[in-house]
Amino acid sequence: MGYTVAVVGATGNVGREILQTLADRNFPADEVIALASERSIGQEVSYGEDDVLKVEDLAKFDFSGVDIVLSSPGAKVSAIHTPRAAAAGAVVIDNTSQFRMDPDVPLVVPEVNPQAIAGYRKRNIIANPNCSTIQMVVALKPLHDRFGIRRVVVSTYQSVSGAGKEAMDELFNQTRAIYVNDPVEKSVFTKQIAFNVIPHIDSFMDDGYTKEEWKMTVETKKILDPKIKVTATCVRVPVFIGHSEAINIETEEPITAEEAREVLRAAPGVTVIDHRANEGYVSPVEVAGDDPVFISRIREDFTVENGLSFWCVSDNLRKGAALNAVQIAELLARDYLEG
Ligand code: 11C
Repeated sequence: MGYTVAVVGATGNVGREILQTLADRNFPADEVIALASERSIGQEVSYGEDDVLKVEDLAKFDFSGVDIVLSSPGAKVSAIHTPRAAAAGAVVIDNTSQFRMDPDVPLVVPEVNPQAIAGYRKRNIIANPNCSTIQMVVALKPLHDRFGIRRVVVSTYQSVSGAGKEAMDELFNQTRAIYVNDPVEKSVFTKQIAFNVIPHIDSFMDDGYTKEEWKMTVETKKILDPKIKVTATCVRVPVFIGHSEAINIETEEPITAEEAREVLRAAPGVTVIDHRANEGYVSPVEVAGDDPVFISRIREDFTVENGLSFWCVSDNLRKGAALNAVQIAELLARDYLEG
């Protein structure tokens, strides 16, 4: 017997990717229900190659009898409907920032802290981390286990799909407008994104960091180790899919590029492509639709005692969101729920 699964935010970038990933990985679902806000009711979304689901109204949906909810609307929608689904008995894997730092909600990346899933029982909620955090901690975990990471300095190059479908349209429309000499219109981003980069993702906080930068710090501590110091600069770049990160670490133990490469090669969820030659590294256009976190440009940082720099790229909709959520659902089904 399989599970009854509901996907909330089914018409969004991540919701569609969740449906695709559930089908690709043959998740043991007897029934899959697509839910979204009122304006999407009746729309059709694909479930795998052959099936189409009609979108139902989230606000009116009764979650009784649903086993697992994979939820990816905005944080405000999650604040209302995630606790409602959890109270009805479903375990909710929530992909928004709403519950991530709640001490009673586990924040899980299966390659890093799968044991934390057990904590779901307190609120029936498991949080899926931010996309830029997920790919970073998958890479940091094996290095931390072997060398003990003290400090991380990360700069991100984040694709527009992280900001939703309208953001992807904005990059396309602005690019087109520039080529045909039309006025460049902005609505999602605060500055022109076509042929530009914007050092601003999510809202500004009082200390000068953005919320995206804060999330990378606090989520890494919660998932991996509260002792690790993280400072981040998050930048939006004119790429449709795939977040890239330039990561620098300082470690307790001496670290060489060769040792780090070996450790990363053996790590789950990581693919090392690092040839120190033209084309011997990964760029985001090559990874759209792929599952791994790709690591390239591994080299020692000679400016500190034990330091390493590397380049990290992953599909932000896949491992950064949908795949991570479905992997959590798989572990939940395998180890905790009765099918
Ligand atoms: C972006 N990382 O690329 C964001 C999207 O906290 O789940 C995900 C926001 C979040 O814009």
